[in-house]
Amino acid sequence: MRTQAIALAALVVLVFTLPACGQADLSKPLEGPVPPSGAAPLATGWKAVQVVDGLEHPWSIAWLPDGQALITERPGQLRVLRADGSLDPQPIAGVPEVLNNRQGGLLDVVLHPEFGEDENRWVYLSYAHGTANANHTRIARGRLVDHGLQDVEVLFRASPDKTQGFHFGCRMVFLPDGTLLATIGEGNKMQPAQDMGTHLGKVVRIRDDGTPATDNPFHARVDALQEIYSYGHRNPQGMAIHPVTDKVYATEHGPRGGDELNLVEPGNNYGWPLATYGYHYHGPRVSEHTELPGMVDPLINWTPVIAASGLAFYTGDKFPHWTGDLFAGGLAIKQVRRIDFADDHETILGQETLEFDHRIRDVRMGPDGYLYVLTDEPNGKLLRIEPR
Ligand SMILES: [Ca+2]
Repeated sequence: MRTQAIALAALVVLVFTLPACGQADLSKPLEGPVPPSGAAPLATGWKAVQVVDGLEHPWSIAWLPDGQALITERPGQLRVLRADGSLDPQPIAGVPEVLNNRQGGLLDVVLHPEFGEDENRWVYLSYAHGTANANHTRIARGRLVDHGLQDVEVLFRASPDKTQGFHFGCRMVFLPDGTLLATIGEGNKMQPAQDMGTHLGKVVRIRDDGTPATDNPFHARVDALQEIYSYGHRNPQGMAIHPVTDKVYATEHGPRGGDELNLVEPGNNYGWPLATYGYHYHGPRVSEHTELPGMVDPLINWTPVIAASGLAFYTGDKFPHWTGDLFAGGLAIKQVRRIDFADDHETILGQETLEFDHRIRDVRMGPDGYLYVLTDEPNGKLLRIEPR
């Protein structure tokens, strides 16, 4: 009897220890050209100082030339951080209606590169639009006048509509040539990331008035949407331009494993879901391939994931040894990763960890030389990173 009980216990242990048939074991590193990046040593000599709280799931921040800043809250409000550091209780009027559902809502805010010159007051917003069963990512702009947006126009809508509230992207950056890049998630639908007839799982490039740039890489291809700049992305939610080389870097969410930092260049295929280090949440690998011919490997493969969020290069003078380094926010991991760039502005030397008590949604360079982060919480905060 006792022997039977021991045998049964051993069987139970065996059954619950072995991965089920056909399923992969995440503890075994995947074979591939980019080794998994796990824990990184702690960064020292910094502290986080709260600037303001009371922000409902803040997503992005953009500083105005007058010292104020605009902050998006995912449920759909655009807030003003006054130059004295206080939060204006009155949100900006005229913001387009957003779909506030799961990951969807009001997302990024960026200013036109010539904002403040010659009465240019254009503010660009990205957001989820539609219903829970038929929705898409949109980009709109409006002129910031007094405490409202005027002349609001929709510049871009990702097609086709998708179901559910997942993977909208949508970070935006203006390139030095004045065109706008935006990241569009694949809606948790996977294969559309490789379909050139959809915007899902793409980085798109449009002019500041919303028309497609005529020198986009697939402009001449009849089977491809003209806005596509790069493809094979899952859910890119961080994007930044290198301050010296003007190269574009983007972070994207993998599923279980396989978050990526990519160098985004026109026409490239970044692999999802055909080549990836990710596993499905229910166990098996997404693909048997981590690399494939014609697809570009990530610069960093974060496995386990950091749940990559905002991205910024440090260009200030408060942390001289951080100058030129890339800072990547992490939601689930409650960290910001400092990605140490060599003096050649290209080689990645390693990573350090800045640990927080909060999910980090965005990382931004402030006009005062400090790095700022937004925390993803019902009572979200803006924190300033200072030397200690
Ligand atoms: Ca990839």
